[in-house]
Amino acid sequence: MRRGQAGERPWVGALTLAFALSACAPPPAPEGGQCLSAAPAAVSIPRGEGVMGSDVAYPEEGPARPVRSGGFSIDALEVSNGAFARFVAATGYVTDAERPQPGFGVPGAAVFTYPTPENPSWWRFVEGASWRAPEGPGSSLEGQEALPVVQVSQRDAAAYAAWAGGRLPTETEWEFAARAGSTTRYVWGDALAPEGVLQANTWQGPFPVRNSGDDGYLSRAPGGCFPPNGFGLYDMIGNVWEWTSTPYDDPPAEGEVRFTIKGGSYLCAENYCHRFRASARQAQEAGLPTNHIGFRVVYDAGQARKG
Ligand SMILES: [Ca+2]
Repeated sequence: MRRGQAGERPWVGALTLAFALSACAPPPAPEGGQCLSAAPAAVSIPRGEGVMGSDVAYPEEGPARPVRSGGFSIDALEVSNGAFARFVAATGYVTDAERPQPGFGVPGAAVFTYPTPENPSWWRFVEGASWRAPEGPGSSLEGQEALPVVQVSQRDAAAYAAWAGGRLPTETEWEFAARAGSTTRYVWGDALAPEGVLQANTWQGPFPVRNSGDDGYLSRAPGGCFPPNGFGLYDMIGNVWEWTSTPYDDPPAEGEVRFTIKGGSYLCAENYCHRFRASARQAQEAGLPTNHIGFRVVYDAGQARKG
């Protein structure tokens, strides 16, 4: 992977290309714009059979094939800023974005920025961006304890998961949990917005130039503001992409290990990155934090959730 120079400037080369290619019956659904007031516990996913992948979506999602999974528990919500702060306070952990970045020589991370005629790239390396300041200097976590943590690398996410008593999900586990037995286009049905109600935090309008925010959120939303899936899991689709422990199956472009991320994010739109579906998948460099990728934790039988 080629990285550019420090400062707020476009991230070039393979990184830009990687981004360019990217881009609930159980617990009651939050109503009237209400979000959950307290994080629910991890949810037990029963063993069973299901389908993984798709033959009618992006080519990398195929083929559709039968799988067996379940027998684990998984966080009902994406890991929040508040939870990650407790992890850092307890361990002194320093994330990858807080260390000098290869190719840049300074700490920082990738931040989505609306493109301009002068600067058409919508991903830029921003010095000083980290989980503590997701959009870079001047941003903070004040009042954002319930929002999903971002600007974490796959290593950061795995470290949190181990501290919490679990691990990152495999892609199969993640997709099995996200589908919750559904066989429809979206996990909630075949319509993107049943009866006009959007079911996940995505992007409305032409990406990347205009986001109407019709779902109520122009950026990340607090966990649990949209209806849960059939297993009672919130925000599996949209809000932020989620790290898995599964290496992406295509060879790395320039040597850096890539892992599969799932679920799409608040930056996925109908005209671009139509990936707010359970089978959608994308490769992400393991050491590359961005402000649209987070994660959640799974726990094997006998593991107790901590943190
Ligand atoms: Ca949105």
